[in-house]
Amino acid sequence: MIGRAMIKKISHTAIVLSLLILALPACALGPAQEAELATLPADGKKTYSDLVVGFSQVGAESEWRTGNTQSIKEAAEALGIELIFADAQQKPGNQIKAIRTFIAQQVDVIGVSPLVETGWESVFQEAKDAGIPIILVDRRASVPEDLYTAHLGSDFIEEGRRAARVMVNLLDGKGSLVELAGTPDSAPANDRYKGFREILKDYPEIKIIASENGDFTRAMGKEVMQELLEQYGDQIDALYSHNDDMAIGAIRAIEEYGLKPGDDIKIVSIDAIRDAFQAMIDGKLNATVECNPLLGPQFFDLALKVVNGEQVPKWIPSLESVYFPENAKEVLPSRRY
Ligand code: GYE
Repeated sequence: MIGRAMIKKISHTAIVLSLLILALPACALGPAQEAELATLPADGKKTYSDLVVGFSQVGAESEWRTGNTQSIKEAAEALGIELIFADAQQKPGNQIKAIRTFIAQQVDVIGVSPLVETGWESVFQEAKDAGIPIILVDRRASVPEDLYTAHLGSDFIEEGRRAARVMVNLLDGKGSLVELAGTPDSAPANDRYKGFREILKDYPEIKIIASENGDFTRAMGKEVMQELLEQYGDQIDALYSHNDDMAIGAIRAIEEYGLKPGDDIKIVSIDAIRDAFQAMIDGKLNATVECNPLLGPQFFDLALKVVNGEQVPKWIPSLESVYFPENAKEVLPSRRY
């Protein structure tokens, strides 16, 4: 079967060949052909418009993810890259199938945000054997380093540490908190769990009384918070949520329970989506730790470098900060996700 990637390659070669034939009597070139020739890389290097990139996305579980998908699609469009985008709907099996399809289509580069950390060795090895570089975007996979070319994404452990530092201040070093964790075995859930505890170990009077999976969604965040409130009620002084969507779901549960989110229960979450800024403006969220999803332009820049054989760092961390209610109103208009 000839894939779209192949067709693009064949048709590109055909254009080059026909232009070369036409170019034999140089004076016979028309302006359009001259323009096409001028865009051909003299050094034999590929340009963005030569690239066919397969991207396997986790799903559409959060506003963060929507922002990430949009950034990837918009950047591909703006750069003239052929993007084959596959949404795995939160199922690792779908990601494996998508990667195998990309290999069969002979794409130039495969981008993937692995839903969970484990289970990638064989399919990444298949891509390696086919000579197709893998770039991890956002989430990491726990595989030997030679099975992927680079990882572009956040320092999730540091995000957990940042959330903990803010929490320590909010609680003045003392209190009981519950945690809403992200998808089990995902890199951000593992690391945000770890980083948070790294800081809290020095504050023995802060107790984590429960840690439950909320799968990074609003619906689960609300449901699980309802259960936690039924179980612990007034004992809960604070909530640490691995993302803003779960925190927003939890805020609704807290209100329905008759307590004041942001006040009776202090809340710190991660991502810094627009709705988190609104929640801070409304006094219902105490801080959000930024995690940047706008990775499209950097991802394709890396992809092009990799295809052209340039050296790239193994990990390209995103630059991020923490936001508080004090300047939420001022910052909200400039947020793009
Ligand atoms: O924080 C969460 C999303 O992998 C960093 O996934 C990402 C996380 C993000 O669902 O909202």
